[in-house]
Amino acid sequence: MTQTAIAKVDLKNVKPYGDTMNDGMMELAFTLPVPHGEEASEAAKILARKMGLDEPNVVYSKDMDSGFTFFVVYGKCQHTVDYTTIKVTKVEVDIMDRLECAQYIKDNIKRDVVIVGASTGTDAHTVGIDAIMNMKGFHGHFGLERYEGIEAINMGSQVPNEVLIEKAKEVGADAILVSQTVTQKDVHVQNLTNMVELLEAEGMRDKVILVCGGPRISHELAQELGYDAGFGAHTYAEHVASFVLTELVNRGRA
Ligand code: B12
Repeated sequence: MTQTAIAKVDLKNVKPYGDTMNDGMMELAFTLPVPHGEEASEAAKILARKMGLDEPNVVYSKDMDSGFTFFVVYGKCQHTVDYTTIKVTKVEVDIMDRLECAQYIKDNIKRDVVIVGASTGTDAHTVGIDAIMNMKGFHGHFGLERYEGIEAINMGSQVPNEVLIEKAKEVGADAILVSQTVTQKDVHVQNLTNMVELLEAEGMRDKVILVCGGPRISHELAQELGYDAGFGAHTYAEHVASFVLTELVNRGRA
């Protein structure tokens, strides 16, 4: 994309970009429960028009075998977004890399920081919590186990909230990390809420930094549910470490 094209962006009326500014071109992929054929393609175009796409064009369709058809549709979006008014609730902290975190601990906390984490409830997904906690980390970003001055205890998946809390008590955790991947029927909301309720019942909620994360977790949702912070996709250990360490110092727990 050229600088000229970038310069022409009207941030009050942002539209999808195809190959010229404001052409509104976008692509949709979806399946309709109708047999493959011309009627099916027409149905896909009618639907795309109803969704606000001008000149919809079915560029790909595939028979899905039993009365279902998959489509890729291109069209021109009629709508715009005022980008200048957008406000997102997100974790506001200066991100320190692994070595800066180690130095911050030496300078400001002067003891090991203990962090326990797990993928809790019935959730069997471990890759997310491993990405944050395990030594090898994720995408070239080492996990918390690799951080000097942090004792990271990863309990794995399908860990009942009560067990994670017991571990936190046993090791005197400064922070508890909760990973939730499955969100079907809002199971994550129920489980995350239960965690807060149990911590409150134990009189521990104010004594620990409580953080949740997962592909469909936002900081906003986390705060609504009573967590100190929430992290979504593209999170690395340094984001979590920076938040926990800064928060510990801010709370005078160093
Ligand atoms: C691998 C995988 C599995 C593996 C998990 C293996 C393992 N050891 O973890 C297996 C095959 C076991 C599995 C099982 C199931 N899965 Co699955 N699985 C996936 C898959 C393909 C990848 C997930 C993954 O590893 N992502 C990579 C990691 C690195 O990304 P991440 O989790 O988002 O983590 C990052 C952030 O979110 C964040 N983060 C995550 N946790 C935390 C925690 C903290 C504290 C912080 C700060 C940050 C943080 O940091 C991480 C790094 O940036 C996804 C689809 C997809 N492509 O995403 C489906 C998916 C997650 N699975 C899904 C489902 C439905 C299931 C099953 C329920 C299927 C079934 N009916 O049996 C079961 C789960 C059963 C159960 N009891 O939980 C759905 C979830 C839908 C939903 N929204 O609820 C998905 C999206 C697939 C789909 N499109 O339907 N699954």
